[in-house]
Amino acid sequence: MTTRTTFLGLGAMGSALAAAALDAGRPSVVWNRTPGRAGALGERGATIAKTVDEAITGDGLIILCLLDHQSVHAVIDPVAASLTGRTVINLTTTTPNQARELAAWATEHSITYLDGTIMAVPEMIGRPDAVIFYSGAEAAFEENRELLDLWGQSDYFGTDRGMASLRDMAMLVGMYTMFAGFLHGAAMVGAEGVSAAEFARRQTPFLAAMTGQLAGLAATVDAEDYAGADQQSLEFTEAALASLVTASLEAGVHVDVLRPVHDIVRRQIAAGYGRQGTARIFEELRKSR
Ligand code: FVH
Repeated sequence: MTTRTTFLGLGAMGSALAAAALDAGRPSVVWNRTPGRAGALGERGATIAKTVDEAITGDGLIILCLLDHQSVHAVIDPVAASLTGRTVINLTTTTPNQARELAAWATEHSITYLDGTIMAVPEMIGRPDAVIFYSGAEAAFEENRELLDLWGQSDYFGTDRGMASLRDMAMLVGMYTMFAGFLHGAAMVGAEGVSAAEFARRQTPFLAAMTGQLAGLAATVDAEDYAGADQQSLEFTEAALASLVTASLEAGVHVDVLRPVHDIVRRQIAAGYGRQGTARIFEELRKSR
């Protein structure tokens, strides 16, 4: 293989992606805004470019892994003319509309654009549990599968450039609210002298088991059938949440995480759905569409 792959952005994730490519024998050129972050990649055989212009010389694939949407524009806008006819895969986290905006920008400059979102931390890159979502130019996805599959499982979601990011953002909502819920619980037990470490040991398998409920909730939502007798009712859930709020306040723990969930359930009950399933939370949330 002679064509070089260019990596722009050598933070924790960009470095992990480039390292995996180098370890697989792919000639790579790397660039980072702040010099000095490419040393380890140089030792693995990377060519270290001093400027973006130098990094994108040639006709190889260009991988972007930068902080955010603004930093992507800061890096690629000045070299737009040199990117014409090239393929860019952007693995920077953006919102769906930011991904679509970047794709439109790419089209304006005759650049092939594939958007990607990484569902993994840097240490996972190259392992089978690392998953990367892609959307955008299908040919770019197929032609570069050998490289993409080095990083983990590659899932393609069609030509709408926003669809990988949409899934990423939605999955991160689950992750961040889970983290906040865990920390709320840790604060409750912490108020009585139980360590967060002990709590984590108990919470981890419990949450893992509870993820088994997600498919059932999804089936209810997709069928829009909240009246099934086997569903946990909103009234039952409201009583449970009321106890959690009380216990939290008694432990001196803020209910800023919990209160909105309780309020959502109460609004659905006030609307007359108390005997229906708790998955109706979905209906309350999508009201703001
Ligand atoms: N790290 C993680 O766990 C995750 C997991 C899932 C997805 N992400 C996303 O990947 C993108 C990069 O993340 P990262 O971990 O590599 O981030 P940093 O280590 O903070 O590196 C950021 C790089 O971006 C460069 N940069 C920032 N602003 C600019 C700019 N205006 N112009 C040029 N480059 C810029 C920064 O350069 P420097 O500060 O070293 O000069 C780093 O190379 C990100 O979207 C995550 O959400 C990671």
